[in-house]
Amino acid sequence: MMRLTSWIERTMGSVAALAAAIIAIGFATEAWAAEPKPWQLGFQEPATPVQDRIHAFHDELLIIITLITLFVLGLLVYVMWRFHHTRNPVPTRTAHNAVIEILWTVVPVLILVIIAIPSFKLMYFMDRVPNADMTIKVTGHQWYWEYGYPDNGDISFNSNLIPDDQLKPGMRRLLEVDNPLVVPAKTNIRVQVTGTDVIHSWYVPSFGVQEYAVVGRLNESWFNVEQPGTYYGECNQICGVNHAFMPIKIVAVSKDDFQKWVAKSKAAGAPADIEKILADGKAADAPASLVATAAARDVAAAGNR
Ligand SMILES: [Cu+2]
Repeated sequence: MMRLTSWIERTMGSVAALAAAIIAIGFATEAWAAEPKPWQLGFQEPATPVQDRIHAFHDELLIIITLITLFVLGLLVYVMWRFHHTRNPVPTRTAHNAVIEILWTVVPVLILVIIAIPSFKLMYFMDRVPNADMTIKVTGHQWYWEYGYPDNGDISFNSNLIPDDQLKPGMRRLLEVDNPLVVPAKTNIRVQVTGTDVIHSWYVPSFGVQEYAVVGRLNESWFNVEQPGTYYGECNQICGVNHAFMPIKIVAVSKDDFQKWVAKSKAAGAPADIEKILADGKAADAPASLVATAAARDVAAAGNR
């Protein structure tokens, strides 16, 4: 008996340690996840009001489904115990019970209606933004994305995957592109999605945007990125052999930096390097000594090339 008790204690100890480890891994990840993470459970951190609401709705559903599952499990366990042949040797021959049949039809319908109301509200909220500040046109091609800014000088460019052999340290494999989509943060952005060959799907998990790119159709969605940062997504409609190689990278910047990027891109006739604009902005804000250090490092880096 003693041995059994200590075995249980040890086992419980290991279970607790494992649970603690899992929780620690969960919390150790960065607060601002805009990309998939190793061992990720659940959604990426929401970056837009739409994804905030999807997250909240998901959590509500999780509570409802957990309660239903526990209720059904409880009924099953009770029936197995109560009507076991040792306790209930002569089975009843009941075939119908009007009350219970109405209940098990009406109650699930009510639950579905309760779920449908917030679900429809969310769908309409996601569908379109009535007061968009700007529009971005996304075109799916086999196998890359094309981005257009119809109300910012009609800039447009292609966004191609950076292949494995050209990745620089810190770049994310299969997620990094040559020209990211640059957008201003805290702005209502209408996205219009279309295609030129087969069906693609423009999917950015942390934005809660997933829109089919269909030839001859213009699908619409919107997002408002709450924080500047880098966000990743992927085509999520099987579109041919290179389906896995047309990722989406979005760099959300301040409105000022976005205007700088628009001006530079317009002047150059090609998308400007947003990382460079951000670095220049930081250098301008930094104390002179830091700027000098950064400049020296750039010179050294250039020398190494
Ligand atoms: Cu695709």
